[in-house]
Amino acid sequence: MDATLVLRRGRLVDGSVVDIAIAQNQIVAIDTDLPIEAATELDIEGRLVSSPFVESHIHLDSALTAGEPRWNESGTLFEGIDIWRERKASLTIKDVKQRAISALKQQASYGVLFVRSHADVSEPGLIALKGLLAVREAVKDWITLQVVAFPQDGLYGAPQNESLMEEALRLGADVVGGIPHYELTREDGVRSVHKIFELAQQYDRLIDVHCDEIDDPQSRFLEVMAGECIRSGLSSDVTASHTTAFGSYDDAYALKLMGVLKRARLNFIANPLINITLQGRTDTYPKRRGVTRVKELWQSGLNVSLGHDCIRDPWYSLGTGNLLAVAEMAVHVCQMTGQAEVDACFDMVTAGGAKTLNLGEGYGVEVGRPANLVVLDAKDRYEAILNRATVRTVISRGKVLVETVPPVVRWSGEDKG
Ligand code: 17E
Ligand code: FE2
Repeated sequence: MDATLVLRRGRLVDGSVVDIAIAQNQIVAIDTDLPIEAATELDIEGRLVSSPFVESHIHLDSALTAGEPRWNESGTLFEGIDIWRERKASLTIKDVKQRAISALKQQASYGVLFVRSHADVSEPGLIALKGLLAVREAVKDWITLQVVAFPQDGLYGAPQNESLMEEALRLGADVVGGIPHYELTREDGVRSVHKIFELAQQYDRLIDVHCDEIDDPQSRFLEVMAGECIRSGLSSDVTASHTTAFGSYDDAYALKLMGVLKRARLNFIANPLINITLQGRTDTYPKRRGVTRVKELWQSGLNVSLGHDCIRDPWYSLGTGNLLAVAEMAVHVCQMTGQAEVDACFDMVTAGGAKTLNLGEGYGVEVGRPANLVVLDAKDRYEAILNRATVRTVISRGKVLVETVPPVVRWSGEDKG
């Protein structure tokens, strides 16, 4: 068998230590002591080899604009939307492309090779969308980008927004988005969810809705989405993002809802970095955490992934693109500190994200799958999160894309005993 690259002694997430042979852009063999030679061989020395990280939720159109034109002083979602409305008035395709590619390069350096980005389609020129569709094409040889047509100001927030959404789908957006809790009325919110499902079926697209991203326990659009899933038969194609109000529902309603969600089997995305800062802003004390019920969704066997949401934008002035920071925050905010729970948080930024993005056989460390892999400076998932481990090598489409050398710590002076 001809291989172009062999990784020796890599440790998979199940703990087994194996060699991995790659030919062109495919994994062709995985076994202990593979009798295969290749022009390039990398000794992994027992470090963790994982499928790449999957960024299931980010807004690349607004990335790297924090402070433009002003800083979000209240820290609320609503002030963020107002600031973005001011900033997006001066968007150009070049501006969107430059910032998005810069953010994607930073993400890839942390081992992220699959990204789902929202693109605001509630501005009349569809500049954010056109910019991100151009980026999707420009980067496809090294990173996979899915684009969500996301009506930030509401599908019914302005008369032209519904037709802008349809135009975005005709232009090639992969996913239909929405924001029912921000629509002008509860009825508009419900109507928007029905419309999103209708459009997804008409254009054969996935669905990813910003759903109930508010502390209001009366915001109940998740049940509308779940009902649509059950009636339409759609499940794995559908994602509810944020769902922070689920953290504010009383337990009686949450119990009923969880039963419906288990029938609906849609995907969930939590964004713990941003929602721990964005939510709870109207509370004094006790102050809510404002994150959805990640642990309970996971315990119910539902697919949960975790996203960054923002890299330095009007909603969140921090963010590096490193999904281990997101997983670490989930361990804290969602109290996922048990051994299996920490591993689950790692899975939520890898395999869970892949499931949300519907990557299917396009993802995974298995023979016959595309050769996308990361080598971490850790022996297992726990150590990766504990140390926010350096991603030493990122292999994309069968080739080394980025390498990072971990910092070296040197003590000086005499022996400290
Ligand atoms: N827009 C929105 O509605 N919610 C968010 N968390 C971000 C943008 C970042
Ligand atoms: Fe978002």
